Amino acid sequence: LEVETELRTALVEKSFEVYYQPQVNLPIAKVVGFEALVRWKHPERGMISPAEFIPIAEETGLIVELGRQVLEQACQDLVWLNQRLDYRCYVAVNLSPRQLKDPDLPAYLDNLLSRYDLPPQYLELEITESTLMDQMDLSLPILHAIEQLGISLSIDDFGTGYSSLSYLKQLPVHSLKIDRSFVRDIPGDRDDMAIISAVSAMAAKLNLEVVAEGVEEREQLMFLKETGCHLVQGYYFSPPLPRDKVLATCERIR
Ligand code: G
Ligand code: G
Ligand code: MN
Ligand code: NA
Repeated sequence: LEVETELRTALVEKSFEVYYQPQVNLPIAKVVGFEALVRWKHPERGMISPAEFIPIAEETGLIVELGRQVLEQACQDLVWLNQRLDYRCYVAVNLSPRQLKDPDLPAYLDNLLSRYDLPPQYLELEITESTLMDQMDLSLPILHAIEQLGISLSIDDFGTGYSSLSYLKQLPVHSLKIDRSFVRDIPGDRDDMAIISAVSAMAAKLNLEVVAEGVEEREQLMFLKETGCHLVQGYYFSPPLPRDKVLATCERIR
């Protein structure tokens, strides 16, 4: 309850920050987009991980307002970044179960894009595989409305949530993010490597992008490149960074 009160105060005072982790396209060796990851700078306790407060925001319903603040900041920062790059990047924002049950979400997103004069292909929404499977009935019409706006959908933590491939076919999905548990033990774990190869091949045939998360080692990177998983995210290239530090990272990587 105390955390709930503090979260409410933080929302009013706008004390959340958004960090950005680059996604690198391996064949062209370039940062092509960023995942937005919220941070709470608590006045006494310092940085608090979203793993701690997102579940509470979700339970209390405060996530809808928090999610909008994140989307707002992410669009604003993307416009700022794209004005300073000589090419265009996208931003991927995580959506929680409650946000995906909000029938006002598509209209909100439509309005958001026009306020920032942002073409929809520069915004991607990440939804975990388990969220999708848990509330398909409620989310499907909302997801289709989002698709109509031209916004891309990405399935987060892919491989951990028992999604059926027939569902995948029905959904307006643009990319799959391979959960970092499959990347962690490369090159030691042959099974993980076989799974990543298979998912990459399937994604290619279904015309889906595939992103590997949690890439930390050069050997992991080499394997992913070889197996056709062309987009990667992880500490190997960069941790999540505040907006002002992202540009230097884009310069360093290319
Ligand atoms: O950045 P970090 O690894 O600490 O994030 C921990 C978890 O919090 C991740 O699972 C991530 O998806 C989630 N998360 C981070 N930012 C957001 C956000 O803006 N909205 C939602 N719903 N989840 C987020
Ligand atoms: O939305 P998702 O659950 O995928 O959130 C990504 C989380 O993974 C964030 O908390 C981010 O800080 C974390 N992360 C990003 N890159 C790496 C990495 O290379 N290794 C590990 N262990 N965690 C990472
Ligand atoms: Mn994510
Ligand atoms: Na993930």
